[in-house]
Amino acid sequence: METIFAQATAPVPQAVGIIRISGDNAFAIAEKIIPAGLPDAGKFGFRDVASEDGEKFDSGVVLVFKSPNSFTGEDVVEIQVHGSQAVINKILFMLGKLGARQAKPGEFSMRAFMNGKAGLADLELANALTSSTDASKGLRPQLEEIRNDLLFIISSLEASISFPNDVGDEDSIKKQTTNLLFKIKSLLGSCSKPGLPRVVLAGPQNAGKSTLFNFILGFERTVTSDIAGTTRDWVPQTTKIAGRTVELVDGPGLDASPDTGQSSFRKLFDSADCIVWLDPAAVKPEFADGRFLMVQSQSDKEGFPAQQGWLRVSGKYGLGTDELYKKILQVLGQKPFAATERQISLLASLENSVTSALECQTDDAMAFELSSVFQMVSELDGIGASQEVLESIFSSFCIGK
Ligand SMILES: Nc1nc2c(ncn2[C@@H]2O[C@H](COP(=O)(O)OP(=O)(O)OP(=O)(O)O)[C@@H](O)[C@H]2O)c(=O)[nH]1
Ligand SMILES: [Mg+2]
Repeated sequence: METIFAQATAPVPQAVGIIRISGDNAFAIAEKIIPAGLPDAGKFGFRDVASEDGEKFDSGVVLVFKSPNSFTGEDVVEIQVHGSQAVINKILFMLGKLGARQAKPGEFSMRAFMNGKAGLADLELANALTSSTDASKGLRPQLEEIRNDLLFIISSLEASISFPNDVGDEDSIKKQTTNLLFKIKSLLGSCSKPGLPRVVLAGPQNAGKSTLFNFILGFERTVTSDIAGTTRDWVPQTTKIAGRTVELVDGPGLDASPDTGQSSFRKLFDSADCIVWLDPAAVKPEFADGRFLMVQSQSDKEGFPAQQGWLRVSGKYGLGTDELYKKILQVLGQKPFAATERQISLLASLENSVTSALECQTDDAMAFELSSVFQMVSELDGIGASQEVLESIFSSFCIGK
C-alpha cells in the first residue's frame, strides 16, 4: 500500500508530538530522516531526526513495527519528538518530499480494519471514546455471539425448508429466535452513548434552575434573579454528582405545554440522559418520559403544598439535594457498553427486524427476514460493509487515527 504519514497527536502545545508512517515504503522513507538507522522491528531506540542534507531537526524515540504486527497491519514507524509544532511541521514536510502522502482522516484506522487488525465496532468506538466516558467495553464479543446465533437459526431454517420431513422442530427455531431478540434488546438497553451523561435542568421561568445549578457546582456559574427569563441560553458545565462525572446543563425557562416539546429545545432533551424538571407549582409537562425527574423547587418557601411523586428541593439552602442526586444516578443507570449513535440505531433496526421475523408465517419468509438481519450485523461490525459506507465512517475520524 502507498505509504502515508500524519501527526498522531493533536497540533497543540504539548510535551511530545508523535508522527506515524505506515505503508510499503515506511522503513525506507523513515531511514532517510534518521541518519543512524532504524531500530530493529519490535524495538525502539533514541535517534536524531534530520533532513537529507544533515540538518538536525530534533531527537526522540523511534519505534518500528514490522507488518503484520502493527496497528495498521503494515510496516509502521512512529517517531516521538518534542512537541514543538514547527519541528513537527518540518518533519512532515520532509516525509512528503520523500514520497509519502499525508494520510486522510481515519486512514490509519481504515487500513487497520481492512487488514483485519480491528473490528469496525471497536475502532468506531475507540474514536468516539476520545471524549471521556465511564463505559469502556466494546460491542465486538456481543456482536459475534449474535452473529453465531443467527447463523445457527438461519441454517436450521434452511434445513427445515430443504428437508421438511427430517427436520421439523419449528418451536425450537422460534425459541432460539426469541432468545436472540432478548439478547439484542438487553444489549441495546446496556448501551450508552460515548461521552459524559448529560443532565439537563429544565422548567418554567424563575423556577430556581440556575440557583440549583450553582448549588450543585459549588460556585456562581450562572446569574440568578427574580426577573423571569434571566437565563437566555444553555449553559453546560462538567461536574460530579454523587461521585459520577456528568455534563450538567442549565437552561432558559420553558413552560410545560406540549408545544415546548416540539420546539428547538426538543433537540437538547433528545440528547439528555436525565432531565430534572423544576417547578414550585408542580405542573408536570405532557412530554415527560422515563428520563424526567419531577422536582418541586424552592421547597423552603411557603405556599406550595407537597405533591405526590415530586421530590422537594431547595437550591437556595440545598434541602433535598442528596435524595435528588440518588434519583439522578438511578435514571442514568450504569450501562456497561459504550456505542456510537450509528451503532445504537442499527441495533434498534436489528430489534425491529427480528421482531418481524418472529411474526412471519412461513419458514421461507422468516429465513428471508433473518438474512436481512445478518446483513445488519455485518454492517455493525464492518464485515461486508461497502467501501462507501466505510469511507464515510472513517472520514469522521481525525487525521492521524
Ligand atoms: N427561597 C428560595 N428562593 C429561590 C430558590 N431558588 C431560587 N430562588 C429565587 O427565585 C428567583 C429565580 O431563581 P433562578 O435560579 O434565577 O431561576 P431560574 O429558573 O434560573 O430562572 P430563569 O433563568 O429566569 O428561567 C431568584 O430570585 C432566586 O433567588 C429556593 O430554593 N428558595
Ligand atoms: Mg436561570
